[in-house]
Amino acid sequence: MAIRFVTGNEGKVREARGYLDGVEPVEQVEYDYTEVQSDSLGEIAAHGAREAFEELGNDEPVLVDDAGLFVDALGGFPGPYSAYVEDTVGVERLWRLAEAEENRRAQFRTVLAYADENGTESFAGSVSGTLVAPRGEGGFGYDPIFEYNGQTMAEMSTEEKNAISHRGRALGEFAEWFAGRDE
Ligand code: ITT
Ligand code: NA
Repeated sequence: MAIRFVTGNEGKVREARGYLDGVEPVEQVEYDYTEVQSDSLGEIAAHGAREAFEELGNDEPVLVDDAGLFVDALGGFPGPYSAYVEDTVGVERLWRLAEAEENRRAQFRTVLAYADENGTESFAGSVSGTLVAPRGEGGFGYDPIFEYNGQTMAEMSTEEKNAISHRGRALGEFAEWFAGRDE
């Protein structure tokens, strides 16, 4: 069996493999599930996972990950609109917005939703950090401007990022549940 990770984002797949290596093979699948209009990453991910599992054929389980960057001084913006904002405004200009603020705290949040023939389960993870001018070549998305413990996430290896990140935490919860689900 393999878990089909429904995403167009290879960075997410790399992190999931880094975490689930030895637990279960992870296969990247592209499927454009409906992103329901919602402020809740959990609803978007759970709905997407259910739909993808039903549409892709009911043989192997699926994972969907819906993530966002929530900037305190901007009332949580871009939050659920993070992908759109990265494509339009860009990471550098989002940093410029945060730079003008005294409070540069932000959170990455993700919800990982798993669906199989028995239903859907969701696992949330978050991490708090500070926005900084872009540094580093690794990671993806907003990683170059998100600093945790003196390093941006783009300066971390996949293992280092997984050890402290929103996604690493959600993957940890998922792996624990997955290992115990038949007991
Ligand atoms: P899929 O929906 O196909 O999985 P996506 O990149 O569109 O891929 P999201 O909607 O979940 O994924 O991502 C929202 C935005 O947040 C998008 O701009 C990502 O690049 C960014 N993002 C998500 N996780 C991130 C992480 O761990 N580090 C930095 N940026 C991240
Ligand atoms: Na997306």
